[in-house]
Amino acid sequence: MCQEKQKTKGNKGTFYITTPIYYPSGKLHIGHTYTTVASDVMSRFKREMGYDVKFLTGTDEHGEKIQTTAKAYGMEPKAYVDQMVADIKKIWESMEISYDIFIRTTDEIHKKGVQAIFQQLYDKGDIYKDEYEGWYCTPCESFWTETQLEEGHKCPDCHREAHLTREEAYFFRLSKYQDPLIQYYEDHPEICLPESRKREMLNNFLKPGLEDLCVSRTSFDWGIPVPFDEKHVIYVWLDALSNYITALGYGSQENPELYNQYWPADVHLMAKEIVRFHTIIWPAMLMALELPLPKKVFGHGWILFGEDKMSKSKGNIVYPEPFIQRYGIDALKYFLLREFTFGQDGNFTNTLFLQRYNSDLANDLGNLVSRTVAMIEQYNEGILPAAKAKEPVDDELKNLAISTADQVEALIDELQFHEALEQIWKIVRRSNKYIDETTPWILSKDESQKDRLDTVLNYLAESIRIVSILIKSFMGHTSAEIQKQLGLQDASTSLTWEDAKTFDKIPADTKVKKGEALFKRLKLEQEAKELAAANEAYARKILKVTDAKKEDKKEDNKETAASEPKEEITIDDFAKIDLKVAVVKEAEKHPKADRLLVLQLQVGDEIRQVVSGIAQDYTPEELVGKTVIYLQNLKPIKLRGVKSQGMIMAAEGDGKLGLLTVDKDLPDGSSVS
Ligand code: ME8
Repeated sequence: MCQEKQKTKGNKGTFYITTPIYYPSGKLHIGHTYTTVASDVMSRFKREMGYDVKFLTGTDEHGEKIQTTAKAYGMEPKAYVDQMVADIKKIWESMEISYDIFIRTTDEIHKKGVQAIFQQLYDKGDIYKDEYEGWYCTPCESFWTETQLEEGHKCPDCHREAHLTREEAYFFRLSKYQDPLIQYYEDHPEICLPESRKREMLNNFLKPGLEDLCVSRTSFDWGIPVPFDEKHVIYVWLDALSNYITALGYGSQENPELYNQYWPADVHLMAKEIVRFHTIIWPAMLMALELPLPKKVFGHGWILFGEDKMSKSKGNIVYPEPFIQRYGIDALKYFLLREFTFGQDGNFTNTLFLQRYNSDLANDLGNLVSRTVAMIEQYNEGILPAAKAKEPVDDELKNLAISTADQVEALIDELQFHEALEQIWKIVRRSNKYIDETTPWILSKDESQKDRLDTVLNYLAESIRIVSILIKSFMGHTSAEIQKQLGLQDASTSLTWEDAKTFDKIPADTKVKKGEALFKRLKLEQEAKELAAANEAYARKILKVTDAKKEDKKEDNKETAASEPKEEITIDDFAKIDLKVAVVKEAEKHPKADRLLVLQLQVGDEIRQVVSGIAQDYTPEELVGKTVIYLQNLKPIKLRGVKSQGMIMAAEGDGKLGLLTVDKDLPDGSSVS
């Protein structure tokens, strides 16, 4: 748990909400933030409404993809995921995500739970052993049949190459649950939302027929072993989906209290690409386990960047950190949930963010609060006056303000966050219009209008107070700051959702207190440039850290590879290698890596630059003038930012390194064969 919890007020029963458990195979971006922020708002809102909430998030740490990624960094998978998970927790902490449980699939409680689930399904006859031959997409950890693949054997989800695999495997009898699932969809329409996704699941997957699902792998070992057959690891999706109940103690405890209390989940939240796993495989698993199914599975849309889904592999990533640093978490949360219709795809651009920031936050809300507080200070010595002389326009504002809470409640229940915020902003905009209509600055000039002026100021303060309650789950800091400026900081702990349904809640003689602008107005053009630069600098920093780790690994690999026997090659293979005699003309230390030297080699008429990992064995001075053997046709790469055209040959033994040379005086550029 990374944040102080809101107090549970009263008890309306339990509410269990989950995000997907994210792959720690790269740094999380705005897309992951979107689902987690939505779940956080829902959790805070339900706590506010008096529910006993459990909010689960976590990480999906097993599988071929993670194992391969860890290897690329030269790390053991567990050490690799440990550092990634620490970073993920840091992001959630900086965003004040109020999760209750963070499950890691490497947690003992989870491993034990998954093995118990596998065993239970096997004992029941719903898991059996056979041989799998088919296609596998490693990035998606998904099995596909030949007919499901796109042209060129590409995965229909991520459009990358799938590979053919053939291995002994365990299978889950998914086909057995086809009819029960179709029936369940009919009886429980909320099992897959929005409606369009449900139709897609029914028409594209369920009705055409389900095939049994391969649920174990033998070609790698980073996973939970099948309890009775340890050469198999459990398929990562069966492992991952189980987290929703293992996190509550299912399968690892005799009588799991949390499971009994919170399951079935009220909402599983995710984006559309993994709805299939959650509305077909997961319910079928639960049916087989004879457990209740989740009440609601909601697949929101993708945040797109240009035409594409933001994704690590495409490199078109926007990270939340620069936005948080520059504009605060409330602004980012507001933008994500207000801009994109929850359920549909939406395009992320900095311009959209900055425009919304200026129009909705700085102009509409920020201005309303600062104008109102300033007027109360100026016209009534900072004391909030009581309402006295009313006019019809007052009722219009009041009726709108006090009727919004019920609408917002219903909209959040339906996960229509964008619409809930729009309803709240109707009060904000109506209040600004009310100021223009009632012209307090004119009223203030006429002593006989004092009662009228008092009423206007009072109604404005009451409306703003209501807004501060309604936005609390979305924007906690802004809500608290508004209440502080209204002089309600003591009342703020006791202001409840019900208080958003009435006026006359501000105690007599409350003293307002002008504070900082809630959201400073931005100069759009200048800000757009700075934001773009900040995003780019941040993305570069992430890339640099990643590349540096991988390059270190490449250097390590060179050393270990040297001692391993290699596969046989032909003379033709050897002929592809273009080795030359070369002379070191210059040598210096690499500016960014202690183990590397940058050499300038004379090779015939040409000078070639090579970065070599020999700094522990040679000083730059002793290399100058040496004759070496140079591999000329190796593809050039950058090592820590410095171009390297080929490599020089060295032998290694007894922890020492010796450079290859020739035993006669031959001119540089001579061929080696
Ligand atoms: O799929 N737009 O993990 P994952 C909107 N481990 N949401 C996005 C997004 C985008 N561009 N990119 C990511 C996995 N997301 C599995 C889940 S659950 C038992 C196992 C969010 O790290 C969205 O919620 O690939 C999406 O479903 C999830 O991150 C995928 O996260």
